[in-house]
Amino acid sequence: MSEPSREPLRERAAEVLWANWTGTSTVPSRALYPHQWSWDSAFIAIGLRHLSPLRAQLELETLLAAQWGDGRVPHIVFNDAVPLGAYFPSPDFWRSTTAGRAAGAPADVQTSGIVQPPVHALAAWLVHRADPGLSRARAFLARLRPRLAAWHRYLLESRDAGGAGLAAVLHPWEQGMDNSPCWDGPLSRVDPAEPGAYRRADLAHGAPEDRPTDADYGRYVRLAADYRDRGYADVTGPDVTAPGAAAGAFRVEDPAFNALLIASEHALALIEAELGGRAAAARSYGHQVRARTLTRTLVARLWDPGRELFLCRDLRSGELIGERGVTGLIPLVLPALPSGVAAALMRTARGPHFGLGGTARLVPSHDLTGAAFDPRRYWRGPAWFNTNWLVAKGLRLHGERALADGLRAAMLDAADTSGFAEYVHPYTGEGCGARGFGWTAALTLDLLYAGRDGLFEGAEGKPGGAPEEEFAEESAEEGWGHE
Ligand code: 2M8
Repeated sequence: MSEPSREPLRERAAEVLWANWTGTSTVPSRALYPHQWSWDSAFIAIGLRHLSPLRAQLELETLLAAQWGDGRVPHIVFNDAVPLGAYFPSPDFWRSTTAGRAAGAPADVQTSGIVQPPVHALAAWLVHRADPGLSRARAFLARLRPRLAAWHRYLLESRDAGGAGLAAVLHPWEQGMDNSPCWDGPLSRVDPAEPGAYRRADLAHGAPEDRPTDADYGRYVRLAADYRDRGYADVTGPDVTAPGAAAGAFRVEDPAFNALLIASEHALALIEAELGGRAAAARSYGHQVRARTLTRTLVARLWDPGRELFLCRDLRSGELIGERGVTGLIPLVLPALPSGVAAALMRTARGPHFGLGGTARLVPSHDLTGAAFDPRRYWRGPAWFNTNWLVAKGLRLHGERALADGLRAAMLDAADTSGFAEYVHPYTGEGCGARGFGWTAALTLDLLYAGRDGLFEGAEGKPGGAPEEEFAEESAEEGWGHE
């Protein structure tokens, strides 16, 4: 059967992106999220490249211009034209220019002080591929490359709280699946902030049953305020009893966050190869090696062969967290995943916990059979378009083309009928949360224009094969010699 015409859908998705464009970047939602968000911008750039490669480049440039001196890319870049009360926590909560000064927060723009998943190098590579001529003329990759490398270095060095080589998240907002049941255990140790000390803005725009609870919010506020009050300083080290460890009540190694970092390392290898030259070839090789090493570490640290899923590791207890979240499926995007692990993950995706190709229309954010599953409440069950887009890419990478095609069609239908909802009921596809949501529209466009492409396709040459010694020399120069 031929696919129905998607022309009207294409036009409506484009309208959402034009409506959410501010002149230099795109808001996730005019009402609910009126600033620039880090991983939203990466996904938005991936879709925007099909409409305007120039705007897609600007999207990433604007975000990376707000990078801190220590390499972190903040999870929100605030628009100072938006009233303080429109979103909480606002710039006067984060106080980046004062509390973040020691960590190198920029003086000319207000940002948050936490991070989000590092999808940016991957996005930069895909944006480049949309119009390599424009990209070269504007030196897009050459300008972004050092910033992307510093970003990854920050995560791999300053955020290696577990001492095993993976990056840890210090707040549920950093991982992006804010109220996932995976965080219930680690969050239960956090004393909530006093309810009178802050005022949520999100409830003015969304149904309370679709949003995180007040109990969760109190803990989010406490964690962020504590981090701010210690100058956004990071605590690393393998031992949870180490001095200073108490400063970070929430410290978790997460599969999706690290898988996206690894995918972005693969992308940095391609970016370096595209830039050309001897030094870039050596760096390209270094990123390839790092991506493979990190893939092995991810499997060693977070793979649960019994559940056939990647799990989160709570660094305070040292234990894996038994909840099955969609985060555990995202490593499917990794090209160097052992084939047995990839096959097991695809079984899990099709099985009772995620229902892909069976009971569920789209992959839910949480275990359909879990006690905490809630089909409407944000990241506790609803299906999201960014995670489904990643799962579809992973299925394609590992040869499950028919399943990937089915998921693509289901996503297009759900985006269409829900008005580009922020998230949808995983069984019915009914929309929840914001409408006209940025990454839903952007990834719809990407599915329409490039839905059957692989993530890393389109390289004009394979990443350079620089000799080992050359890589060792270059990586030592960059201070990355720990592999
Ligand atoms: C949601 O998170 C923000 C905090 O960062 C919020 O609830 O206010 C999450 O869905 C997150 O993943 C997303 O990046 C953000 C903006 O869309 O909204």
